[in-house]
Order: sequence, then structure tokens, then C-alpha cells
Amino acid sequence: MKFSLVSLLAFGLTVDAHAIFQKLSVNGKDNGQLTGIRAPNNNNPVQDVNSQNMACGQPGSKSNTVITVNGGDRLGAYYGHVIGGAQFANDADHPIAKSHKGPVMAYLAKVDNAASASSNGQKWFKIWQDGFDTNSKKWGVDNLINNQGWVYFNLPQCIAPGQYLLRVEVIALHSANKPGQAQFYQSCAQINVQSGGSFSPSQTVSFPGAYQANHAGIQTSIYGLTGQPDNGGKAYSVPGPSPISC
Ligand SMILES: [Cu+2]
Repeated sequence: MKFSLVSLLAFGLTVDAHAIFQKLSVNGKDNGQLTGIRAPNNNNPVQDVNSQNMACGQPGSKSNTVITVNGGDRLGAYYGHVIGGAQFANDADHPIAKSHKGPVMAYLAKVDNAASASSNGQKWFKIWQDGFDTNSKKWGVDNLINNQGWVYFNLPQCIAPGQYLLRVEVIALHSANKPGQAQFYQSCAQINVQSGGSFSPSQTVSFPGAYQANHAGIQTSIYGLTGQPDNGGKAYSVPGPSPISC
């Protein structure tokens, strides 16, 4: 695996097996391509944890739609290799290359108007994460691939009504043993929570700011002694705060 990557690079070919979060489903209803989503126009990752693009990805598509949800709804975030899904028939790197092991996370930030709010300067809290299961040896990305690109999680029941940006993120760790080589894939969905609870986060984080480049879950080797992406059988430390519980 590593040798083939190195030789591809040596021959000047680009390795372009990335992914984009590009649509949102609510209780199984797909809202459609780029509806209520701010997504990058291309599938290149962010690699600088201090980039403004850590919030919602490289500036790309915009939408005037704000998607109505309720506390407790089952949300689905869809990742595809390119905008639209597969790049071509039998695209082996759709929804994302199998090499791109790593965690998947979801964050919210409360805003006045989700269609117009800046992606930057927001106060984020984490509502869900899928890191690495030491028993099954599965990463969040493995579950995303098994669900044909869909990442499913519940919007906590306690979320207060109002508008939010929903930031969904994959971190691909296949080359992350070297500094600055973790790949961050995030977009933001624009949602309006119609009914919920009264949760107000006591602690929030900023993007950029939430992650340090040398965090144990960002600069890390996921390969054990046998060369498998099993994190050496060890627990994986998911970057960022713990998800809220309510
Ligand atoms: Cu990639």
C-alpha cells in the first residue's frame, strides 16, 4: 500500500481519492444534492488545522435553503468521491477510498440565520463521533463506506430550537504519521431546529482552533506491526471535545 502510493507519486501521477459531504437526509428523506449545504467545489482535503477552511471546507457551493429538523431526528450526511457521487461507473474510490481510515464527527454551532451566517467565528460543540472500535477494528470511515457514503446519527433531543450550522467531518489518517498529512473533509449543512429542548453548551470550540497539528489523533500512525490499519490494536483518541450527552 505505502509502496504503491510512493511509486505513483514518483511517476508524477496524482492520487485523488478524496470525498465531499454533499447532502443531508432527515429521518430517511434525502433533501437532495447540495440543498442546504455549503460544500467545497472539489474534493481536496484541508490539511492545515489552522486554516479558516477547517470550519466548513474550502468555500464552494452556497444554498439559500435551511433544512427543517427536530430534536431526536435521525440525520444522514452523505459523502461521495466527487459532487454527484461516483466519478465514473464502478468507481472504487466512491464514496471514499478504502485507504482513508479515520474518524467521523458531527458538530453544531448556533447562528441567527443559517443561510447567511459566516462559517467562521462560530462556537461549535460536538454532538456525535465514530472513531475506532478496537474490537471490530472498524473506523468511522469503514462504517461510512458500508452505508454507501451515508453517515447516520441522531440530533440530540435536547438541542434548543433555532438555526444552526451542522459541521460533519471525516479525518483520513492513511498518511498521518507525517506532520500535516492528516486529511480533513468537512462541509456544513444549514438547519433549523423546530422543536427540541433547552440545551445550551457550557463549552464550545472554534474552527480553526479546536485541533492542534500534533494531537495524538491527528499526527499518528494507524498501522500496526503487521501493516494493517488496526491502530496497533490500541484505542484511538478522537480529536476535539467529547460529544454532548443529554
Ligand atoms: Cu484523499
